Amino acid sequence: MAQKREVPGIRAYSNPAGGWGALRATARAVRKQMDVTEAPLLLLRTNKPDGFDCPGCAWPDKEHTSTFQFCENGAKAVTWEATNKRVTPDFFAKYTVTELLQWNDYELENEGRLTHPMVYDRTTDAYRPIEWDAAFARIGEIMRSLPNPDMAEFYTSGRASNEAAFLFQIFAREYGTNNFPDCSNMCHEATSVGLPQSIGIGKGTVSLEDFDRCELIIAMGHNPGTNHPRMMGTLHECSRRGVPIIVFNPLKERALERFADPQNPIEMGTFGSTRIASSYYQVRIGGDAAALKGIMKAVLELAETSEDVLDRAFIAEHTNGFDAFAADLKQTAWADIERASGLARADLERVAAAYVKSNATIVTYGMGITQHAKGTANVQQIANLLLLRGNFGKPGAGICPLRGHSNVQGNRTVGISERPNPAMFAGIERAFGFKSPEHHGHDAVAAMQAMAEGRSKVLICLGGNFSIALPDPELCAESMRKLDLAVHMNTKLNRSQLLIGKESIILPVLGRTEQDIQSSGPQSVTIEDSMSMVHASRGKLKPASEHLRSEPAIVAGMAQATLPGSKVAWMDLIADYDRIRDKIEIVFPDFARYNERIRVPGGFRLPLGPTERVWKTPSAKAEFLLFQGLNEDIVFADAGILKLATIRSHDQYNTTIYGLDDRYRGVFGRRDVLFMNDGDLAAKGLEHGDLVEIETALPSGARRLLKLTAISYDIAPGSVAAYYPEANCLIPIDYQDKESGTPSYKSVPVRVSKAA
Ligand SMILES: Nc1nc2c(c(=O)[nH]1)N[C@H]1C(S)=C(S)[C@@H](COP(=O)(O)OP(=O)(O)OC[C@H]3O[C@@H](n4cnc5c(=O)[nH]c(N)nc54)[C@H](O)[C@@H]3O)O[C@H]1N2
Ligand SMILES: Nc1nc2c(c(=O)[nH]1)N[C@H]1C(S)=C(S)[C@@H](COP(=O)(O)OP(=O)(O)OC[C@H]3O[C@@H](n4cnc5c(=O)[nH]c(N)nc54)[C@H](O)[C@@H]3O)O[C@H]1N2
Ligand SMILES: [Mo]
Repeated sequence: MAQKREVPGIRAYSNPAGGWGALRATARAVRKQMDVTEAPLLLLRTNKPDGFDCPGCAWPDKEHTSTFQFCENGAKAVTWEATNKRVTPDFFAKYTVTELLQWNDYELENEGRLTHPMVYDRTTDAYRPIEWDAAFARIGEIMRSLPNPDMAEFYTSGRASNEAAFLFQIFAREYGTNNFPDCSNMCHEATSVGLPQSIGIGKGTVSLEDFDRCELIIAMGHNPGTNHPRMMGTLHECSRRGVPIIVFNPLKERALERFADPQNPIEMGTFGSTRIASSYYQVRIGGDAAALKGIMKAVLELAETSEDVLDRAFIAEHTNGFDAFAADLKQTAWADIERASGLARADLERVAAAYVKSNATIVTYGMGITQHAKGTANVQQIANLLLLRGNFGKPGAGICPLRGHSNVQGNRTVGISERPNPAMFAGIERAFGFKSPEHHGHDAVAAMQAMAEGRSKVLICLGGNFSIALPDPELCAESMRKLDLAVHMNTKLNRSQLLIGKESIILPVLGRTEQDIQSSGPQSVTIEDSMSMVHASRGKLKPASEHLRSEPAIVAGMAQATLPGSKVAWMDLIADYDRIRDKIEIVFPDFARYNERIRVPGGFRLPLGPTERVWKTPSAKAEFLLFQGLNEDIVFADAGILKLATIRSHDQYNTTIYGLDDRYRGVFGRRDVLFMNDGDLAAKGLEHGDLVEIETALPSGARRLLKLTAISYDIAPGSVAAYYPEANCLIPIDYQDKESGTPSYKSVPVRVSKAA
């Protein structure tokens, strides 16, 4: 191949993931945010039994009792919160909101921690300080003046503790709405909607111990070296134990190829590393359902000549729908499977052979599976594959969705749901004596659409950066500007706070790392990780400002000011969070002896039916669910169209940009790139480094992203990738998986051309 031209900031990264590069990057991240003398002590407290839970990801820790597990991106998350930088009232006096809107997302958050409650002042176009009580009173006044409680939206980002999220949902339901847009709607909603239909619960079924006993791991559509770094320790161990790890990912991700464990003195001393993927299949973007159907078709073909391929006893006793499912696979043609997945039949047959050989298989998956027009169906195909060999309810086997935010799963468990079930309403009535509204509320997309159409007038955000995380920034900004009131409970400055309608209030919260002291003394909160383990988290740092309040206390303050006749003793609950947990236990009996069980190091595990082969589906069996056809849509009919996935860089936490590098992908100091396959570059007459324009190829009208630099990358043909949130302008708000409502952030049909 011809020598590629030099492109600024683009150079191949030939090292393994982890290793010395990760140690150096950690040191740099710490130096930029904190006093280097205090950071090591702080990091040592992460995920210790009496310390705080790492806000970086939802991967569990061995019984939550391990010594500190080194983790570069965990350190970034912790030091970003524990930074010495502050956004004070002086800062807000210096810049108008219009001026701040010119800053980029990195610059905004990098100013540091919010220190005071602030209210927008239209006369100066700037935020000015407000007393807590005045802020609550004003919020209450506006909330009470809404003609209909369904005109308010209660957004939750998954960092909130169980205690905060529970009070938030009680507040909203007593107020009278089920409008709960939440980050999960943009993330694992396909899991929350898809898995209950398949196996009776919308959560993963494996524990860390299962990884010690599994015989095969299939890893689909996730990038753990960046997003679930503590999982790398687990994968590293499995690989060294000889467990095959089969990866499906359109992009070559370095950490899925090779990883050097910074805690392994030999690897570090010898500059060695461990291979992670035993085989790496670069599936076409959106081709996973086809690949899974191919693997299952091959398994059924093997079963024709051999008795022990299928777990027939399990299928007979525990499942429904096998015959229709098998018939559909039989009539699906290999040629179609190959075209839709971009993978060869022989490769999929190899995966089937490995699957059939394994007595205990785990499938792990992330946003590469869920954020698709057929995300729910994708998730259900994974469940189907596992059901074929009874890979539920036996050691070393199961399904493992990699949750996003560190407590997004817990938020759901304690009632953040726009489609709640009647059992919860009964629980709320038992605990508090009021009746909840029963009609369904809005999810994230529906909430934004209601704001766009002027049907919703108040937005209260428990964390997050709602309007930047959603697709279609233009529509989101307009919608925010139509609000009567937005309330932002945040640790840091972000763009959502600057998109102002009539009134806007910023309420600064304590972070996970900080001491939370209420009238009965220091408090712990609780978190549920990806494996349904619930444990306590207690911050140790002195708060970033004496004016901060805890999330539960702020929610209670707003609720009390909004609901004068409330049946909830808000201030009493805040005095001692054990009392909040007592109420959670009344509403959700799975939390029996909650306070007792979180005082045991490591906490406790919530019940998971499938681990005991108990299926809470209408048929009381696990269901084989059909995905008719193969493609999520018909765009491949037009050869010029590519599929775009929007992804995270290594220096990013969702809309929070820590820095401009994406080390493992060889991108440094910039984010304005489009990852492209060499064949696609050539077919479009493009060269590595050319400026390109991207245009969405959907009927809903022109959307363009101008002037990205196309770079040559090892990515599946027909697939391209760009960073989120910059590329969100290419995605219409209603381009989503119709079953779960998840935006199809990873399957946007686009046309790419040389910039004029
Ligand atoms: N440091 C850090 N940690 C994080 C986050 C963060 O932003 N930064 N975010 C947190 C949150 S909220 C979440 S949800 C998780 C996200 O964690 P991940 O699920 O890992 O998320 P992404 O980086 O969006 O994309 C994952 C992978 O999907 C692949 N992919 C794209 N399209 C397809 C496809 O069609 N099929 C397949 N098989 N793969 C595809 C991409 O190449 C990429 O490797 O991480 C959490 N942890
Ligand atoms: N194109 C595209 N869009 C996506 C995705 C994608 O892959 N592609 N991924 C989607 C996914 S998976 C998700 S989960 C969403 C994320 O959506 P969100 O959860 O809304 O976004 P974050 O960027 O995580 O939120 C960042 C803000 O959270 C605040 N914050 C941080 N810590 C705390 C805390 O402890 N308490 C409080 N109250 N506030 C805190 C800070 O002020 C910060 O500005 O984005 C989605 N959007
Ligand atoms: Mo997420």
